[in-house]
Amino acid sequence: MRALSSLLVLAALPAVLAVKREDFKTCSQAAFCRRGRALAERAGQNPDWKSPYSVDPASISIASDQSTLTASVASSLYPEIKFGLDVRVHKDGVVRVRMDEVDGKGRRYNEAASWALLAEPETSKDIHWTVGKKDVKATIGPKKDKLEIFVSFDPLVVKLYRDGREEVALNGLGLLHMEHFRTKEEPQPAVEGGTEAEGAQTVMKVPNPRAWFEGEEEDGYWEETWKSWTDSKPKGPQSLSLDISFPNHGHVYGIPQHATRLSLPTTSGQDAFYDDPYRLWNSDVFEYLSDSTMSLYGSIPVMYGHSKESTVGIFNAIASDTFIDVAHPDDHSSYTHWISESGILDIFILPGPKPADVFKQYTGLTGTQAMPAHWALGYHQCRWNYVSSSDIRAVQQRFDEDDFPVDVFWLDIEYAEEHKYFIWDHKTFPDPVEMTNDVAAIGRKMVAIIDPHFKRVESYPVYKEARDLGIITKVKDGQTDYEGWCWSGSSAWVDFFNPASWGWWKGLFKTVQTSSDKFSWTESTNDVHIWNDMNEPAIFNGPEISMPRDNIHHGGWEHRDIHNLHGMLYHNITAQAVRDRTDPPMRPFVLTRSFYAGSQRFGAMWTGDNLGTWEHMTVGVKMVLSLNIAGFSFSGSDVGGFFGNPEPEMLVRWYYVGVFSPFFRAHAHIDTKRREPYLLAEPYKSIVRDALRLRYSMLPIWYTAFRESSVNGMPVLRPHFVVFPEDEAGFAIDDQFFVGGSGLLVKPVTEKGVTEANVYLAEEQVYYDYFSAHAYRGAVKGKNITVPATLDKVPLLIRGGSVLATRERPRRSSPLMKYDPFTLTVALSTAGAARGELYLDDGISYSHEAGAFVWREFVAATNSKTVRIESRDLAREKPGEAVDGVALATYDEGNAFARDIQAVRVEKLVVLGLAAKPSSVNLAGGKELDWEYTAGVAAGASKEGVASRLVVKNPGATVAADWEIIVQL
Ligand code: NBV
Repeated sequence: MRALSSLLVLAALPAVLAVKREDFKTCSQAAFCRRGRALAERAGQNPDWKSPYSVDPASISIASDQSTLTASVASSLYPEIKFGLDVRVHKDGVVRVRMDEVDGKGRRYNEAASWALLAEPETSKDIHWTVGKKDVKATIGPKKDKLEIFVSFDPLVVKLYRDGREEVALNGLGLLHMEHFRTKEEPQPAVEGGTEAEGAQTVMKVPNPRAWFEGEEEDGYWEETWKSWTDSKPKGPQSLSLDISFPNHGHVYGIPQHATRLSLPTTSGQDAFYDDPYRLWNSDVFEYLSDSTMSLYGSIPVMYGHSKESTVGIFNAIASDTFIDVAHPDDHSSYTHWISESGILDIFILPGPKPADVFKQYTGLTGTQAMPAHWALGYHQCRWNYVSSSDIRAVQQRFDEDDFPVDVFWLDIEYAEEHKYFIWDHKTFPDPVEMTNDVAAIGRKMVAIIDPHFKRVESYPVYKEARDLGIITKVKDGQTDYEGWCWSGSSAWVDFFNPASWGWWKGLFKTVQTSSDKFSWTESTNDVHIWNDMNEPAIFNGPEISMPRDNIHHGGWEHRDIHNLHGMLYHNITAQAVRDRTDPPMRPFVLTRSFYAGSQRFGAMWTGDNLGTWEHMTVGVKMVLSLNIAGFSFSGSDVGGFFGNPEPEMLVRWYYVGVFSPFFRAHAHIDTKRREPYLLAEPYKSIVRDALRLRYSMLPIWYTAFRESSVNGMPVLRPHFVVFPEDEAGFAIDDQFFVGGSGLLVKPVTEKGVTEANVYLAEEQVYYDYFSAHAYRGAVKGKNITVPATLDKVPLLIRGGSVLATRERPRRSSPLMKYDPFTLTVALSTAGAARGELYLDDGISYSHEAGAFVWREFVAATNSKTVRIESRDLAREKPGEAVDGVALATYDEGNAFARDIQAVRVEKLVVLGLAAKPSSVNLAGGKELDWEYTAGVAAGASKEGVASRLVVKNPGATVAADWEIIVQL
């Protein structure tokens, strides 16, 4: 038996180096999706199509606090089956629409939202319901910004309007279909007197009154066989189809993870761009395609509709296999069709009306990006595998000798003896604690991989304890532990849906022994953080390289119901474990491959096994933008590409992509050649060193952007439509983006042989080249400019009106920069103004939540012949606002962190675009400062060319204090 399974594993192992499309289903290979698409096709062909679902007006009831409407829904096809609908309005105007079968023969999965949501949202009190004959209407919030929800009775349609404009419609096309639980009908006996074949024909001839809606055949209702796997479907059909339209929005974004553009191309309708719908079914797609709707490792079912008038969104809290068709019948509207295998209808409508509003609404539901440890924003060096502790030490030494900054060294699966995670292979890693301490000497960290497949051997305490606790995922009988194949051979998967697993799992990460009879990772230190891979889960001998859908989890739910949540639960509990291993807790770093809505609360993700090709580099940028707007800012792709041996030019360009990714890690497959940056020949080596130093100099900008994201949900990387929501020409742009609110505009080069690049400027504003200070000018209606993009240059512009805070001293790791001085670059706008923010805290603990942080604002203003540049305490300026959970009214500017960095200086102030040479530069109330001026183009002038530049060295200001510098022209 064992031998046979091994053979199967070998067959499934990645021997062929190209995606195996046939390992993953298309819509036409999944019965529920076939049924859903066929329904849409029948609807499209029938001009009289009308949804059979309707609300019983007599059943309507409004909760006494006004927040919720409940009603009974029935389908004219099955009048005896009852569905319950509830529509609830949240405090921030989000509308939650839920529908489930009532008293059915089975239970639909209804817990996806409870895993995804941060907390139960507060409901609105500012809502007014009007029940009419044909519909019920709710007016939400203040009259001036009129938001209305209409629930039409027959057919059931839910629509959101703003100022009389239709924003979102559910079931507007009549594709809602909640397949109710039914009893399997036994095949009809043959008709008497006829042959069996004739008999069967006779049965088929009986007109099926529901065929117009459900189709003639019971396609894959009770069992489905695909390749060598049979899915037993004990509950029968239970799929959910729903159309969601954005009738006044020409672009839709979201539903990561797919290797595609940011503005989602069509999958249905005339001239559809793709044949197959976008799929959300977390999968280990080996060597995935760089342009495809195939599902990848994670799923975030949030979608935004965007037009220059408004942005709206929906979050569909469903965790089963889901296919989504997208159509744009014209440039101004978008229609989408969501087909899921199981689960209740649980849709959150995000009313917008601007991108910042939908992000706030979405992250208000699912949580904002966890504030990372500061070091986690540095450079991560990974490879499958650094093979021994001496290998790690040697790599670190080369980084130091050649002056490349790096914060983290990673260990892939080969550190673990026989892939038994937590257990070091002592032949190669005889001294894991000493090795980690060597790495940690200058504040660096290590990350080690912990995969979720546990080798089924008695001698492996992790497996043995899990088995004895009865927390292993079961096969379809609900009793027997599931066994599958992965890196560790015959393996078991802990069911993290089972609360009994949580405390046990957290105990494993303690680096001091807490219980004599339980395993804990004492052969590790608190400087080791964690990497969760293969958590889709990836299983070599399972259907679509994952778990059988009829496997059983805690609560009796089938794997099909919870599949897309699986990776997030593992990530969630691992992040808790790493956080809580010390007292007081420290910010954990846990990287996940698989994710769902809400995963941003637990750490970082990367885009999986990309290829070292220009196409993958290009699409990686788009994928990271899509993840950023879907709440998951802490994301990045393997720099260099996981598979293959990138030529030096490609590697250099990829490093710049990484420098401008929130998560910046180089990684490579075990079969690739070593490609650490110190191995490059000149000039590539020096260019990569400069790239890494650029990243480190900008860590304050990244950290400030993450702080903002963790507070209000704004993405760290912001595509054009986010910054310029009314500029239609920028809605499809996904190859350039802004870093947080800093005003840095980046266009990484992802093509070979390029020396120039086009950058689109959306506004009439001056933009300065970051390196040369060349001033470019945008135009009211948008303008394309050409900028230098030789190999040593990433196109990087500063938007006029920004102040950047950087740290320019090259260091070997980011903790060494803690007390380094700052450079402030004031890039004046055409109007002679500028503003920027800087957020700092200790970078590792949670003391910022108790007010230990520094949050500054730098403001420049020109008044006739005087330019004043001021440093203000933003926390003090914004009383009543909350940052990191602290009401700023109670903020103490003398907090422990502020005191710790009180001597940190501004060592240089640079002002770009002054209109004339200054006559004096003073610190308010102080003496004349030393300054140097280079004449050049003024911010407000109309010509282009190198901007004028004032450099003030050592202005005598500290970064955390208030001051004012006065420049007299
Ligand atoms: O653990 C080995 C690799 C890892 O390096 C990679 O980053 C993951 O995406 N892992 C997948 C398993 C094997 C991939 C062929």
